[in-house]
Amino acid sequence: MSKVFALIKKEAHRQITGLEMIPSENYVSEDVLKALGSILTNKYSEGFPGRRYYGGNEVIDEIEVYASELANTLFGTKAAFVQPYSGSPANMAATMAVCNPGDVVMGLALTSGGHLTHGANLSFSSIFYKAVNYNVGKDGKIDYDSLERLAKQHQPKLIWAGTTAYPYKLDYEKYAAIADAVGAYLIADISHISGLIVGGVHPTPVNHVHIITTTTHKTLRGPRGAMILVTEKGLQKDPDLKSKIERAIIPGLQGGPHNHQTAAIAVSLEEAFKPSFKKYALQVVKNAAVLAKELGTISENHLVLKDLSELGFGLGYQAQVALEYAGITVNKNTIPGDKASPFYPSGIRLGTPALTSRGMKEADMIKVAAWIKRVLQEIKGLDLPTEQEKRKDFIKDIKKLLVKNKNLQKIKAEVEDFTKKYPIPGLYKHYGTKNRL
Ligand code: DSN
Repeated sequence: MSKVFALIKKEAHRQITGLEMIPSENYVSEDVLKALGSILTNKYSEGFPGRRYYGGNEVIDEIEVYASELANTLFGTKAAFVQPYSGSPANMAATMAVCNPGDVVMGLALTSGGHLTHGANLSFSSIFYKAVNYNVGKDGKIDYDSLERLAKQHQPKLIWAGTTAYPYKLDYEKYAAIADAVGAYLIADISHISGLIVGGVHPTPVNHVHIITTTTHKTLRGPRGAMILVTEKGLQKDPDLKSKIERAIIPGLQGGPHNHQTAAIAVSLEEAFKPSFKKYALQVVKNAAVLAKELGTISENHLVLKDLSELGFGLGYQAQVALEYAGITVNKNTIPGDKASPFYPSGIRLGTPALTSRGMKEADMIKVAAWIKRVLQEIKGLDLPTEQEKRKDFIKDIKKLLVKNKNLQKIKAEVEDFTKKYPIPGLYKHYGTKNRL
C-alpha cells in the first residue's frame, strides 16, 4: 500500500475521533467525494463551455453549464463562474474584473474579522491596489458609520462585504447604500455563510450587491473550490461584467479548470436544493447559538469568537494547543482591539458546521462547551509574556508542557468515546468499511 493511503487513513482516524470545530471546515458527502475522485481530473479544458482551446470537451461543457445553472438557480443570480480554484483566486479575479491596479479597494480589517484578499497587508489586494480597511466598533459589530465616512473620503472603486471571523449577521442594505452613494462596486464574499444563505437563515445579498464570491467547501458543504456570481444589479451597473470576469479568470489568472472539482461542486449544489439542507443550515445556527451562550458570548451565525482575556493575556495559541490535545480542533484568532499579538492573539474561533453534519444538536453543544471550559482551565496562568524576546521560547515550551497534561488526556478519551455515536458523512462508506478505521 502506498504510504499516502496509510496517511489518509491516519487522517481519517483523526477526523472521526475528534471534534472538528474550525468554522470554515465541513464534511462532504460520499457523492461529492466520488465526483472529486473521478476521471474528470484527466481532462484539459481552458476556456469556457463552447469556447475551449482543446477538443474533447463536449461532456465537460455539459458539466460546467449544469454547475453554473444550479448556482444561478440556488442563489438567484444571472451568471455563475465555477472555475476559480479556491476563494482567494476567486476574489483576485473579481477584483481584477472591476478594478485597475492602483484603484482604491475597501474591506473589513483582518483584525476585525475580514479576509486577506479584502485589502490586508502583504496580500495582492494591498500590493496591487490601494487598500483602505474599515473596522468593527467597540460592540464587535461592523461600524457602518465609519465605513461610510471612509468611503466618502477615499472614493473606493470596490467595497468588500465579507468576513471570516464575525459572529453577527451582515446588513447588506447598509452596505449597498454606502457603495451606491460613492459609485463603488459592491462584492459580497459569502464564503463562510453561503450554506446559511441557501438555507434561509442569513439574509441574501443578491438584491444589494453587484457580485457575489464564495468558496464551496465551508457551510455550503461542497469540495474545495469557489464561485463568482453576477447579480441583476451587477449587470445593470456594468453590462460587460460577465466578460470582464471571464477574462480575469482566463487568461488573467488561471489555466485549465479542475473539472473534477466543478463536478463535485455541482453535486454539492444538487444537495443544497434538498429540504434536508435547509434543516441542516438551521441546526448549524441553533447549535452555534447554544455553544456561544454556554461559552458566555453570542453568535448569530455558524461561528463563535471567544475572547479569552478574562482568563489571562494572549491565551489564543495556548487554547488552540490544549484543545487539540483534548481532541477538539479550533483556531487561535485575534479579537477586536486585540492587545496581544496577531500571531499569539487573545481569542479562539470555533464553529458548528462540521459537528452539525455529524448529526449533533443543542444538547451535544452543551457537552462540547463543558469540555472546552474544562480545557480552558488548564491554560490558566500560561499568559503570553509581555516582553517580546521571551515569547519565542515560551511558545516552544507550551506544546511540551501541555502534551503531558493528564486532564487533557482524560478529556480526549471522553471526546473520543462521544464521537462514536456520530458517523462522518462519506467517510465510513468511502473507505469501504462500517468499522472505525
Ligand atoms: N481560511 C479561511 C477561513 O478559515 O476562514 C478563509 O480563507
